[in-house]
Amino acid sequence: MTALSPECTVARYLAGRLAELGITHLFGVPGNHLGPFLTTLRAEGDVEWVGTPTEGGAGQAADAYARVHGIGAAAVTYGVGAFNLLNACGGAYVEHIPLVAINACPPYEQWQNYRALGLLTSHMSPRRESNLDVYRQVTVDAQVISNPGLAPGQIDAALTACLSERRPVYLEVMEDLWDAPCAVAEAPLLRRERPFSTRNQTMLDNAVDAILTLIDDHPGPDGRPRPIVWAGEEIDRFRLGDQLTDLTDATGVPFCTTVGAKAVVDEELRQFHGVYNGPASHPDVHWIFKDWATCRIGLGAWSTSKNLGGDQSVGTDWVMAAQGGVSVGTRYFPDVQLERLLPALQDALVKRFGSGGLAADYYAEAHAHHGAPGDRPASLRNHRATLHTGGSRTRSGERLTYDGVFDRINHFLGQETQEDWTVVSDAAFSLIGSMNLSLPAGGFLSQISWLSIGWSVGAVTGAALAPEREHARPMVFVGDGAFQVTCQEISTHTRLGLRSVVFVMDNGHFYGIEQMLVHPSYYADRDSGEGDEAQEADFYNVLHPWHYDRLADVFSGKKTPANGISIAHASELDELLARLADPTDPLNDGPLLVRVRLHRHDYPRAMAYKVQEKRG
Ligand SMILES: Cc1ncc(C[n+]2csc(CCOP(=O)(O)OP(=O)(O)O)c2C)c(N)n1
Repeated sequence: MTALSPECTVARYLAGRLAELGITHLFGVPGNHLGPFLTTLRAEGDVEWVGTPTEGGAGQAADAYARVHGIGAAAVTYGVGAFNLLNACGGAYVEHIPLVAINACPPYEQWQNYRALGLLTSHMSPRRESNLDVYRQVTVDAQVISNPGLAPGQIDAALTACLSERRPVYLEVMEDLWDAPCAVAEAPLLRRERPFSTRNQTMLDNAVDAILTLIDDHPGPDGRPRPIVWAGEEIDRFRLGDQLTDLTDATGVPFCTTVGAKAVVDEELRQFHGVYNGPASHPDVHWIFKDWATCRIGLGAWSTSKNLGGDQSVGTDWVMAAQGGVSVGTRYFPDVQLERLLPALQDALVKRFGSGGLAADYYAEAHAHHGAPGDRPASLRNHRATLHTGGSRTRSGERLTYDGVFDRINHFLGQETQEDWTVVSDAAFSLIGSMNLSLPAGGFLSQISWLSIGWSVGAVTGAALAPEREHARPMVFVGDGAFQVTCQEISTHTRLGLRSVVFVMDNGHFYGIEQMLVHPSYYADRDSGEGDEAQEADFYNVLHPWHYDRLADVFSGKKTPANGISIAHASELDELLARLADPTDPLNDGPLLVRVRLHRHDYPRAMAYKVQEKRG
């Protein structure tokens, strides 16, 4: 049995384990129950505390940190703080993000008082397990630590589950335990992968055979195989970008990504053909994916409503490898791991069709189908330069539109800036609009399935502090409604001196996508709707108007500069981007809030299908 060490305490144990996982920053809002842990954390010196204005913001930061680094952590105080963090943890659970939620709770004796006398102290609920119970719904392991002797085992169990399941875990620690002695850590923490038995090998072989049969059964009009790969979120979560590139290089097979896996590999890669998300895809991408290709191979792609652009199902000419299994047409192989499937499929495809045997010049055909090069999605290779020219200059008096902004930004990112950027897009029109930007590997983050509005503003903090992307400058696209939820998280950007550029897409203080989902006729009538918009918009989608750019003054100080600017015309965006590209311009010294004033009836062209559905 391991002896208790006077040198180790529960706080030191947990701090040490977080450091061992390479976690450099812990995000959160303190309360007295958390204080002793934070004091120890600072004394240990490996993990830096980042206090955020809200627990939601801490959760967003920890989530984005985990997306980039592989694991992240947030710490809060019992009840009030924990319930505020819950939304972020819910998102991390749904999106398979390894997030450690630390909840510091009242000391043991207060729980005894409650048990014996019913005495509630601050933040306690008469439901003793209320915090634990709600976190059980959004974690793969949840522990209440009330005995220091058990703490190392419980902490290790939770952290191992977090690494292995790649999903959030919950650690509730009683305040008096932080300084209680416990055993020192012995063996390092390890990810525990599911076993791979001969049975799994057989299932993998059968799945690969079934995929080859599906490809054979769906030849193109010329009799040749025409599969396309749809790379998804799990390529990112399992860090399989290199294997995906190997597969597409070796076979020549073209691929799209989901929105959630946007930029999981460099979007300049030869075989990359854009982001496919059902009817919201660019017409060329849609054509290649659905019409040119005769079968579709989803690798780590989730069939969420955003990924499918509202389509409700995939067809029998699809393979979907995700969540630990593979469906091939109507057959299902329940225990096949993606990291094993990729190389096995690559070998089988090369063996069957030869090296590069699935490469095809479908681009010429796509061009014939969809006319003008300026129409092409930014993310289609070889057309980047053309596109960028198309988006580089608009007429100076022209009002900005969603599409005008994203086309112009695409040119900026591809041709004008010397810096690396991490684009972080919020839900709604911002996400749809940024989908076709052309970005390098790792250059895009979004919360694609949970879609909690305002996520991007807090997420930037975590993305910018993660060691893997600390070199990259954050660029945010966030709707005005979403920004109103989390605007105070800009304070953390300012405090840390992040040079984030936050485009607040102000479409006339309006929840645009909600309007489109409920009553798209508002947009269908947009050409004739000038002047009486207020009557047509549903009252509950109209926001109180803010001067978003002026918040820069609120959050800045002498040593912590922040700037705000409001733009409405193409020429103003041109001027702004020229200043962003100039490192000597003081505009680049701290966060920059850009209020982008758009017409309330405007929407990204990718949403046109919704409006057309309405028109019939
Ligand atoms: C936390 C949260 N509350 C409510 C919603 C529902 N919702 C989805 S989109 C949206 C409106 C977003 O408006 P805005 O950020 O202005 O973007 P726009 O639709 O105008 O592009 C709302 C309220 C949500 N997704 N998340």
